[in-house]
Amino acid sequence: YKPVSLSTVRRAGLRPARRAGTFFFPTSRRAMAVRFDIITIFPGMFSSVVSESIVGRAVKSGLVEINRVDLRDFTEDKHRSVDDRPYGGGPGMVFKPEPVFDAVENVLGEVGSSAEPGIRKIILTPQGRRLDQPLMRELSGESRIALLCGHYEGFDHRIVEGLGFEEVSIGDYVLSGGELPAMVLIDGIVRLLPGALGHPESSEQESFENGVLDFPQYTRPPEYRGMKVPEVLLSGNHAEIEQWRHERALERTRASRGDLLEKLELQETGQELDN
Ligand code: 9D3
Repeated sequence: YKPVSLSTVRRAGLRPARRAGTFFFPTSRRAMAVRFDIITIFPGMFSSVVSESIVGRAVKSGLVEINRVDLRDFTEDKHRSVDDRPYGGGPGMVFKPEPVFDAVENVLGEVGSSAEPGIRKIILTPQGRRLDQPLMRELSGESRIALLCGHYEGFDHRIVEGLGFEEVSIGDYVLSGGELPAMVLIDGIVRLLPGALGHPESSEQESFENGVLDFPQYTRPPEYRGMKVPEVLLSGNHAEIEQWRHERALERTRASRGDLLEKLELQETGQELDN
């Protein structure tokens, strides 16, 4: 790696490898730009995510670049069709290979070649690996992520096989397409980038990262409509507050997410997890 300026890194939409340590920056604020390329038939669906809240701020500050690509721009027929009926029959429509291959080649470079090393290629499908916080963490270390969103019943399997995309699902429920899952991914990744949140430590010490749910939080006033803030939180005794928060967090986790506690116990006894 050659040392380059932060502005060059930003302009190129690039980010130095985290482990390399050979880049140095003019400021102590390590800006790690991430570029997302989204291929979709509904680019407009992403407008709110791109302009509002934490992702919106990260885009405005140059920390994140979001390139939306309309799949229909890569169709050749006058109806701009991206889908067709499934071979073998059945309900619904299937994404055709030609526009998707052309879009991916145009956006990422020649497919299957060495033109796109370092690009994480994700296709959102209900069959994919279930998204969780460890995967979010892993993806937040990438500098370039391509997201391919489907709609209708799915993709011609040659798209999945031939383009080398990894399949990701956001959970076991049926949505109408991969756009909302892609936004979920972007939101979860961007908030983990150094510089995207106000408090650097806040993204680390939270539920799912330590395996239990959040403890209940309170702010002023100390009493509202007859409901009092627990006395211990007003006491100023930090050891007692920490103890109280720990107990409430475990209690909540046991009540609604016993599976998380089981995972934690397995980890503590050194047993292997199968997910
Ligand atoms: C599982 C349902 N499929 C069996 C007939 C049909 C189907 C319905 C809806 C296939 C794809 C879709 C659209 N969903 C996604 O593209 C999707 C998704 C989801 O529905 N749930 C959770 N994660 C994801 S990621 C992409």
